[in-house]
Amino acid sequence: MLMSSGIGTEFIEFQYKDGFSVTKEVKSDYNENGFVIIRNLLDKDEVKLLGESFLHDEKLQENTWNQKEHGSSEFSASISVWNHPGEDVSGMVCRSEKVVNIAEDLLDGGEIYMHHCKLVQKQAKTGGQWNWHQDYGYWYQNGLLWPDALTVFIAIDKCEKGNGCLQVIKRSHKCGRLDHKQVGDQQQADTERVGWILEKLPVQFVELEPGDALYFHSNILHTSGRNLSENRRWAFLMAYTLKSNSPVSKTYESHLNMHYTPLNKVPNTAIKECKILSSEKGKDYLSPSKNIATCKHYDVQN
Ligand SMILES: O=C(O)CCC(=O)C(=O)O
Ligand SMILES: [Fe+2]
Repeated sequence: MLMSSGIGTEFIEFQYKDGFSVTKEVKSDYNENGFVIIRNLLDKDEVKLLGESFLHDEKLQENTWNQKEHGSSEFSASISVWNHPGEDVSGMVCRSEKVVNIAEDLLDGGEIYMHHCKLVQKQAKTGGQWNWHQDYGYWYQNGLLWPDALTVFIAIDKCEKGNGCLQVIKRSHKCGRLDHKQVGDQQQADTERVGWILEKLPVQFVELEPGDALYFHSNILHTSGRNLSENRRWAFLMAYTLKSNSPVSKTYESHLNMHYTPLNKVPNTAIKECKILSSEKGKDYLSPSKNIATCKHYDVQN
């Protein structure tokens, strides 16, 4: 179903229902704009369960880093990254047919796998902003040869302008990969070029309700502002790529494992039926102590 959102610039979004599939319209929207919004991909109970699974996960908190906003000591975002879905509730979300099949159809190159996933916590009043970047800007440095990859950004909390929702530049994926450099704790796309692109292409504020998902191309330029609100803004981001695009080992740090591993899809019902709320089993967290160089790519600071 096509709907106009009424926020920011005009764009097309879709409503998830049982039996949803990637139609020609969904595909052409994604190809044209570089992103697509799927409302209610997770239902209210699923997203509540996902949020609870993270809230009570001590291992996750142990593997969470603080990424300071450039030039500020007050504002930061907390991030945690792991390489494989695992067997708990978040793992079932990563492996669920509904999440994966949409990604597979959008990537349109056969079998896909999860490259990594990430929890981004922007706490109330102190959540820091993100610099303009493309995810492929830094995945490139990790040996990914093609930008045939996407991120599924699922809102755990409501995401809106006031709490630092994502902003994307429509159609910017067609600009190709920009140079990125380290600015403070973060990677940033060439600012002059981003400025020129902003003169030509519109920015979309991606306001989401809990359970809504944004699928976006790895070359889409995106940023997000501070969370100055009274409410936290948590989001779960899953990155997928093609089996045939598994990173080149020579450029890849040997202690990492973002190489192809079968995804083992599960039915959507597995999310609610999962008996394991949270577990580190099989996940392989990135941590600053083990993965110093990589954490730099992830803009991570101890
Ligand atoms: O959560 C956000 O606001 C942005 C996260 C992001 O772009 C990233 O982790 O690459
Ligand atoms: Fe990003």
